Amino acid sequence: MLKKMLHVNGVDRMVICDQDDSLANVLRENLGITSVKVGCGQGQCGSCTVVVDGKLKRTCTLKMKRVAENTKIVTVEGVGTPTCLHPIQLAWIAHGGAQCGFCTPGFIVSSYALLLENQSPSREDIRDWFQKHRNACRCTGYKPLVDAVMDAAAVIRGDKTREELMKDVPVEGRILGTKYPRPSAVAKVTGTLDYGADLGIKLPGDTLRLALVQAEVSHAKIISIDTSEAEKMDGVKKIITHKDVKGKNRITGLITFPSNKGDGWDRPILCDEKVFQYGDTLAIVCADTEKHAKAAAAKVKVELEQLPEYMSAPEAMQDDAMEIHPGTPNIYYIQNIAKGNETAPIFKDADVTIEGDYYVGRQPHMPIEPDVGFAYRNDEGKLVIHSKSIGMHLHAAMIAPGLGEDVENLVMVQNPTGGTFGYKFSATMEALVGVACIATGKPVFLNYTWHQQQTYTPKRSPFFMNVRLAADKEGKLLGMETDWSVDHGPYSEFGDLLTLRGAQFIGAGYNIPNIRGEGRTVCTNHAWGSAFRGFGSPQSEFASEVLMDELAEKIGMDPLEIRYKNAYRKGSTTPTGQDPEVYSIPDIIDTIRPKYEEAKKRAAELSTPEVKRGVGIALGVYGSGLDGPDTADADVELDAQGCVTVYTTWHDHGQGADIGAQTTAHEALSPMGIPAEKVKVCLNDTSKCPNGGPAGGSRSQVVVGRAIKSACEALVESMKKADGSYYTYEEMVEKKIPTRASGKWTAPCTDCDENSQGNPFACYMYGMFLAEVSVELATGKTTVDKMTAVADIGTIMNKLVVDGQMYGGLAQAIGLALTEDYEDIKKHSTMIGAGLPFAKDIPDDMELVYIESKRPEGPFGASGVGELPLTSPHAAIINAIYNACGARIRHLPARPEKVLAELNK
Ligand code: MCN
Ligand code: FES
Ligand code: FES
Repeated sequence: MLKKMLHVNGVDRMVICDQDDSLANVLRENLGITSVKVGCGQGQCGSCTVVVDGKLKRTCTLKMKRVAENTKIVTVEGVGTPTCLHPIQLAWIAHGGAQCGFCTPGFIVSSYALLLENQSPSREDIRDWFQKHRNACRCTGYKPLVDAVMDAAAVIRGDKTREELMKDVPVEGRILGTKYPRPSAVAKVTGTLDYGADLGIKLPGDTLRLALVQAEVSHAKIISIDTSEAEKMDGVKKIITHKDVKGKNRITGLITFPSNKGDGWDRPILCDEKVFQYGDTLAIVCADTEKHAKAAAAKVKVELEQLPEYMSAPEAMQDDAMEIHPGTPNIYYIQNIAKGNETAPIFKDADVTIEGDYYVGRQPHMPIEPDVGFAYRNDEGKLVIHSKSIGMHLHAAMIAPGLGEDVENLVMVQNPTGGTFGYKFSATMEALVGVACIATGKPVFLNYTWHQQQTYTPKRSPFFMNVRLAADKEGKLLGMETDWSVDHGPYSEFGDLLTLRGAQFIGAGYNIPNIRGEGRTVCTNHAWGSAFRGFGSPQSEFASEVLMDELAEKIGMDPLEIRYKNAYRKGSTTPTGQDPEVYSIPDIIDTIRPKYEEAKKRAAELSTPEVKRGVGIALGVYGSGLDGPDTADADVELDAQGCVTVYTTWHDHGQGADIGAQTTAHEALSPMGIPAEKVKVCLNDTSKCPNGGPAGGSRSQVVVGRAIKSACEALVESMKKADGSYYTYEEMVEKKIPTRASGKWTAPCTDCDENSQGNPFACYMYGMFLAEVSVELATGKTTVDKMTAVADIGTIMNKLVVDGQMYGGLAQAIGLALTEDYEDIKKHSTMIGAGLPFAKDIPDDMELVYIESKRPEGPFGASGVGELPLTSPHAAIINAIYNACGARIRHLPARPEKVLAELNK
């Protein structure tokens, strides 16, 4: 142990710690400064950045023995506070720089250090600085952060006032469509918002800390698990194996379709007979400290008999492959599509046919915050589970039978969450902390390392696709044939639904009268598949959007014009035979056309013999909702202060559930003239909120939004007096009029049938993406120079949020196109190894244009937005690479060696 004095944010603080403790942990745990976030824990993400003796340091890898006595430290608390915000913090709010906000304290401290050195940085200086100091953000696409630093510098120099900085924030009246900041913005920019790991530190002293014993192979039979030596280790209270699980010890995948050959009970909470994938949990150690728990976990002896590992769909589909779940075939679900007439005669007679094989891989979500959660019994005896869940009611139903707990006895709470991008549509650690709490009777806390986040949370499911198109010689599409295999890992949850997405979105955006195809869900031993922003559309549309370019080339048409010719217009139907709710794709294309022509000119002018420039486009479409009659409930309540609070589950990944709920309610309550600050939100605690449903499928603004709107309308109606004025709270109470009103909305939709025909979504999102790239011929390295998006997401509810969604999604699409992968479990287990884009990997030049076609079913005309920017921009990039240099990439990511190999062909 050592004792040290540190000078933190202007005052001397004494700490007593181990010499090998990291400064991050000492600041967090000894001094309670939880603004210092631990993301990667490996010096790669910058979320733990503080100023140490005038220099920026990543503190997760800085050991206390290397921190000198009286070292001066500045954390975000030393930069500004909620009642005295620094210009950087204000600028972060003005530009929507904090989405999930997990990276925010690190970025603000980093920007503070930059502006101490240089008060007039250029945009490139700022990008270089973030790159050099490894400040990683997964939500914002970096551009808003550069905007914020530029503005903060202007305020510091005196070139701009704080008022000018906030000029776009309305102080009264409507907030719909404005840049009104989210309610959580101040807490996020000041580091005062407690995320799961921060709450974990602040839990009662008798909370047990958990560590997992995990498999390091991908497929094995379990011979024995010996905990005897581990049980004798310091601080160990209990070691839990499958034998201690009270319930079925399975998480149910809630099978969606009856023809699924599995029963959905395939995922063990704690493995009993088999290991199905790397990272599967075999035992949980519960101890007094995390260090003790981890030390004991390393002593649990596991004897395994290795089985053949099927690490991709084609491997698991081989005739001689063993059944991964005995009794269920590895191909456990088939999804057909049949629209219009048989396609074989059409292909025979068509002027032009074309075919391609495509692969979109196991993109990792890579939130900066690793998975975290805890559980305890409340005073009513209910089991309360806190996590990053974005589907709490869903997860309660999935885990209750496995735990052996009545679902009514479970309370689920979502902690402030540092990004999920869809992986938390799956239950991850909820059942583990639940089991541990039940078995020990104590509060328990579990925090994954980032390695565990990457290797033991679900991933995007790879699609292996073959698509064929038939057209006449003018480029009019006549028919499509499709075949796709979905590698969904070992656990079936949502795998059939994901496979349906292939039918719904291969070829989406175009009027294709005749379609035949078959998709299949395949069980493998790689990472289990989950939702990931776009859920099936980035895979599906990659195939059809690249093939559309190939078709255009074969016919001799411009890629934009072939899309224009076939775009949905009145009389067109989607691949599922649905009438689109609006027909804005031709307008979108007309809007992007001049930009596309300019981009082509720029590429021709700037190409050199060494570095070729190219331009590519792709059309993106995705549904806002869960299939069929998607439903949400919401309540609103008037209180004595004249505030109205919205109660529902609009789960917050970081996208802005709070501002979405507030804006929707504020607009719906507008007849009463209530100021925005009096509209409050209480979201994401199942003991307090009616079920709004999960935050997947970009559904919340539409579906939860409609429920909120209807609750608000009911409240307004009940508050209305005969003379048109409104009762006060006191008058309502006196007259015994309920002060709480409920709202519900169900989408007027139908599920798809066995041929994938139906009207699954009430609202869709549409967009076209234009990529401009440079390809270095000697190395194959691609740089994205500019992205342009023209999007129709209906009415924009909040401009800051919508822009932020678009920039962040585009950044993830660039990652998907060029670098991101989780195929090699070892190599891809770190942020850098898995290809997470940093500031300089994302162009500063991103242009967004909106066409706001009001949606008949959307609240105030809004559709969703979250997933649109990750539907197909990666296809635009791949098309641009081909346009630049003739290398046609059909298998993502387009890492330099792949482009080079194509160039050399
Ligand atoms: N919005 C708006 N105007 C519209 C549509 C939406 O202002 N016309 C706002 C909404 O109020 C909401 C946000 O945009 O704050 C996204 O709304 P919506 O598209 O309805 O999506 P959800 O709220 O259901 O969010 C989920 C969606 C999905 S499915 C993933 S995955 C995702 C995403 O949003 N993961 C994210 N965005 C993310 N953003 C961040 N920062 N982190 C994630 O993990
Ligand atoms: Fe320290 Fe990532 S760099 S947590
Ligand atoms: Fe940067 Fe979420 S806001 S990681």
